[in-house]
Amino acid sequence: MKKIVVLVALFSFCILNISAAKQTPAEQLIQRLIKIQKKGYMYGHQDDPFYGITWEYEDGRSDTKDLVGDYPAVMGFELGGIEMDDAKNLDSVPFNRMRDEIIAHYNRGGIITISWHPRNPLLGTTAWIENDVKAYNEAVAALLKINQGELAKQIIDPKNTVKSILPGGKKHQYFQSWLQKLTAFLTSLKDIKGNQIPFIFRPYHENTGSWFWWGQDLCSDKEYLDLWAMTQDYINAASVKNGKLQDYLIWSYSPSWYYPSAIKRYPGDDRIQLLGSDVYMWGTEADFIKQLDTELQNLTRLGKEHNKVIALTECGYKNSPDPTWWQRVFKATIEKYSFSYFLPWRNYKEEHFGASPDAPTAKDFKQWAKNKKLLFCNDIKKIK
Ligand code: BMA
Repeated sequence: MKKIVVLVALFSFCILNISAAKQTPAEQLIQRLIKIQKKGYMYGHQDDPFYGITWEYEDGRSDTKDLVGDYPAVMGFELGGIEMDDAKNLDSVPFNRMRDEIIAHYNRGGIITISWHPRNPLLGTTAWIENDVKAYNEAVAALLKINQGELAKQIIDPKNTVKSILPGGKKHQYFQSWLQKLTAFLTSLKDIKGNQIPFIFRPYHENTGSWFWWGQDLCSDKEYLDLWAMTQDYINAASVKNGKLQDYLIWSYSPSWYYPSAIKRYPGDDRIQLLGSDVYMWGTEADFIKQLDTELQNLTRLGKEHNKVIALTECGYKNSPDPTWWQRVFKATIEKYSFSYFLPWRNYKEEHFGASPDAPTAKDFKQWAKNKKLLFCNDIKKIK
């Protein structure tokens, strides 16, 4: 009898180990996020190792570390510009330096998330489209006023951007070359043994607004979904040392708010592993609290329904002049919920969102950081 028990135990141990070994690094990262979430929520920060409110490019420096003694658990990086072969991204961060910092953060046990604001492939302008739409509308109106309807038709409509890069579109091949350059950078993120580093990828975000060329009023639901699928299938198929890039990626779908349009553009459970939301305080405090609360309610419910990890993939109050904001407004709203991380946007001189000794919110955040539920890099590095 004893022998049988031992054999059964040994057998289950092997099975468990085999199934653990079968997990891809991306699946392991999801399991890790779930484990970490049991302890609290992670602090993330965009561009943390490159610059802060009062400094730029000092090795090892971080506004977060300067304030709380540790790096953020999650670091956000931005690839806008990689598609043009630029040496620096749209915020002047050199891509080579970015690669080094991604590897360094991975080595210290941190988690990486990457966004991409590619330029406009049809117009040659930036990812931000509001000025293009305005210029187009004005030009068309001016031509119509002088009865030049035919001429007006020749002006490129910014709303055709997504359509132009889908199969059959006149910029399709051109955009494929962008995907190729993007993928080349992503597959260059390797550890010292040459193994691909896993990360969260969050393209085409805030798609329920209309400020990016992939936004709500700029393409149809189908076009957005086709764009996502085309991009994802291209990137996933890239070869890396032990398989395909797909095995190392967590795809994050991050609209600005969830109802009703975000659901229509949800790429699907087989394509998405993380449901995020980008929530900023741009207006009144009361509006923000309501929005943040609603977003977290929606994310919590959708996360359960779709069995996905949830996070506040961007957030913050630009240059918060209110020294009590972090705890009184933000913490008080989020602490009713359980989610993976929140990521304030970058701290750059006149535009800062995250924790920093140089921000008016410094004292308040430092006090909050003592709370065991707020997790930084050292709090998560041993949770594998
Ligand atoms: C925006 C601002 C810009 C920046 C862009 C991409 O929210 O921070 O200054 O260029 O994100 O990081």
